[in-house]
Amino acid sequence: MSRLVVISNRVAPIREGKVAAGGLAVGVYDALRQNGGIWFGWNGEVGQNPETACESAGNITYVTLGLSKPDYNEYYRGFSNATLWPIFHYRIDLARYSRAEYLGYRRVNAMLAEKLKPLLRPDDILWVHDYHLIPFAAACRQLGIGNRIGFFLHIPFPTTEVLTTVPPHRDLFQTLCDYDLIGFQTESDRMAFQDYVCRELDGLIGTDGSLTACGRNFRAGVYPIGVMPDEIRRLADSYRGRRPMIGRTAEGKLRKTLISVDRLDYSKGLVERFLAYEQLLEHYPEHRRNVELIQIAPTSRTDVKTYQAIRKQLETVAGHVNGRLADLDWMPLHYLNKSLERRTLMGLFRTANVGLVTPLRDGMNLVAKEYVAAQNPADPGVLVLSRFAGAAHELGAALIVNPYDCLGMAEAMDRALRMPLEERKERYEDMMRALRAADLDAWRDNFLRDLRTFGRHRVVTASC
Ligand code: ADQ
Repeated sequence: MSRLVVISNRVAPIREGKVAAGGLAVGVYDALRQNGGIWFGWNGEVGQNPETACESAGNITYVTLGLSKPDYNEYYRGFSNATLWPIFHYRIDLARYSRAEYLGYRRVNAMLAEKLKPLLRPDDILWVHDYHLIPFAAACRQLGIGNRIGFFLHIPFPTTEVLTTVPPHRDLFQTLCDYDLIGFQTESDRMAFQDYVCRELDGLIGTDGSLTACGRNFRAGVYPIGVMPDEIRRLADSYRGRRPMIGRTAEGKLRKTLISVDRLDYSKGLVERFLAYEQLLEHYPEHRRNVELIQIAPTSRTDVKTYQAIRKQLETVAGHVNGRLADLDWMPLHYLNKSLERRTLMGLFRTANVGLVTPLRDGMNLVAKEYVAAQNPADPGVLVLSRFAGAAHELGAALIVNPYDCLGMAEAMDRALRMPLEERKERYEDMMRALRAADLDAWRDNFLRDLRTFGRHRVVTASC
């Protein structure tokens, strides 16, 4: 079987099979272990010459390189995280555009393709991940690399009206046509992409479902990323840490807990969630002193301005909720900027009565799936899930909410806290069926099967 070469923005070599977080890293690591191959990308260091370093572990070779300060500022901090990330999450108001940053983004993609080229064999299959690397295949084609190349977008693909706010949108998004297969989390994302291709790139849909645009013929498909439910259940079962002091009264009596876990990002809807929780305590006073919300939100992208602003805003709102409602023996909201070990996290999911996953926009949201998989089947908790998370397409048995409707979210929290065991079990079983039908193995296997099966990308006419 041909070798797999994975290209992702950030690569952290995995030693002795110890994968830190879920999702992408686990899925990709397993795929590489099965076939052997290369994992290529940025090592997370800034201010270095972009010289590649190799490190092998088993049949995986990690090839990583540092970024210079201007490359980091323009490619990563600038165009990727201050232009594409907000726009793809429908936050045009938070996006900024600089032509210099866009050129830096294109320059880094071209540099990465050049660094990878000498390592490639003609029958290698390339799998590129996420919005940092949209023009990577085009940069490869320019260097004469004719290998099969697939792209998976982890975040939402917005509608054409939103996408066209990216000033160089045609110049950038036409480069997606250089991939053989483009994978999305949901059918809505795939349809938005198809709409963009047809309306902005004069693309055509073939009778075989393929797309033709910019002189290329290629495919787009839906591959929802999943979790490994049995592995998560085992971790939750094996968690022997003490149940945290959170969720207990001074006499040791248990209080009901709601849990939320997100990277600290404005797309995750944390402010709206805190305000909805305040409404819960205001409109349903019987929950006062009887519930606690645990919000775990490790900081991310701390050198991007909008992330500094959302952090400040959250601290204010958390302080406001606690200041207004807390008592000497009850803290309604626990807000922690911490990363936790995976086993601890799964243990916390197991003990929480409600999983609160209410992003304003999210490609998938693995936390929603992890929360469900970590439950005790005999006494499962309830998932409250935003309709704007990709996961809502599969987990229709959750209590689906609109995160812009503060009171509606408070009502759903109240319903979740009171839900009878029979209903909780029915919903849980329904969601577990969905998790098993589209687990992490299925995500990876289906994408790679299609990438191997569908024809090599074809140049049909001169490009646009
Ligand atoms: P993220 O935006 O990072 O991912 P998510 O899907 O929720 O969001 O994945 C986060 C992962 O990190 C989960 O496995 C979670 O358990 C873990 N994690 C979060 N907080 C943690 C903490 N405090 N301590 C330890 N672990 C923590 C992007 C897209 C998503 C998409 C994924 C995968 O934005 O929409 O679901 O990629 O495709």
